[in-house]
Amino acid sequence: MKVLNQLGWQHYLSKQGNQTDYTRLGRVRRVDRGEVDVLTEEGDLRVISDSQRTAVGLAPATGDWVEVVNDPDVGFRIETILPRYSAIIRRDPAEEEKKQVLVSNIDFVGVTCSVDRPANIAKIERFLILAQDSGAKSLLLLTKVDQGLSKEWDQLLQQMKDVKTIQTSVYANEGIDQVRELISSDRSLVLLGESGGGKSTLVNELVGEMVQETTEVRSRDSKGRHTTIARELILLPTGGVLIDTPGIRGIGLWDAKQALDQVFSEISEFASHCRFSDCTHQVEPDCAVRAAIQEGAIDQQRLARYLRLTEELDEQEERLIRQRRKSK
Ligand SMILES: Nc1nc2c(ncn2[C@@H]2O[C@H](COP(=O)(O)OP(=O)(O)OP(=O)(O)O)[C@@H](O)[C@H]2O)c(=O)[nH]1
Ligand SMILES: [Mg+2]
Repeated sequence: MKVLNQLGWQHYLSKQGNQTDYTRLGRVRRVDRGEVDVLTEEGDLRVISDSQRTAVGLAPATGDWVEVVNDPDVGFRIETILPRYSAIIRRDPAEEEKKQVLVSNIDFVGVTCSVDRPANIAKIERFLILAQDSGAKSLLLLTKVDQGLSKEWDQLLQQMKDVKTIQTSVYANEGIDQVRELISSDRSLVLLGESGGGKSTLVNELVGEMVQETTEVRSRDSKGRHTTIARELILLPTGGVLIDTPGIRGIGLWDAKQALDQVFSEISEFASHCRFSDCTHQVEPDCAVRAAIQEGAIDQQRLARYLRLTEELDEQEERLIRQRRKSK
């Protein structure tokens, strides 16, 4: 069980309770169309899989714990996907109103932002909602802090002081041990963020060798070049699991109302004192949120961002209901 335990099997059991015996257990390292790399005690297995073939009718995701069986037709195939204790779920960008599991069984979501790019609080809040919704702990991972923090970044950090933040620089060897420490006891951390943010560079630094390809950002605007093209699970020699992901610009949220209220907890707390439970905080009488704005207890711009996200999630819910009705 050496490899499986390094991949977090004991930790998985502690989260999910005792499991029955499985023929051949493994953890999904990478998913390509119809084929999956699974890390097992016997090494890295190339396994055929699609949602039709698994017993539960699910498509496997990077990070999944799976049971692999022999199949006379295809060699190996995934028989079972074990229940996920956490998962990052976004709105499938390719299809209308469908969700997509990006990664699973993660303990930490590192929202990775490089400080050589403009500080964009709305974008970070969106990523934090996604992270919160996953069931894992979220943190803000700032990269390239050797470049210095602009006034905007300082202000952003001030506004986000309740969010756990690690400031890192691979070049100046800053914050790397903090990240290592976070996952040292077989925990899993996924790095999410824009292309060129330094995710793969951080992975290489933590592993101690070049396992992931990296590319310089565009000098004009520090934009990345979409170097990483697949979600990939990487075992650290010092313990712990990292999942590197391709850079994403924006992300569609999926059914994340509760996570929205948690990330904007100061607003949802006041909202629970409004006279009307469906108060939009715009025109209704006895609105506790507007009163809090008057008193300076809620930031006006943050409320505007909260309302935009609420509207987006409401619209998504309505589209989903319409789609379900149509398909009946
Ligand atoms: N100054 C500085 N540059 C860094 C640091 N870490 C990474 N970089 C540079 O940032 C560039 C992009 O890094 P990558 O690791 O490829 O970024 P990524 O987030 O994996 O990008 P995608 O795979 O496209 O999503 C590379 O040229 C790195 O050398 C750092 O700590 N300081
Ligand atoms: Mg990369």
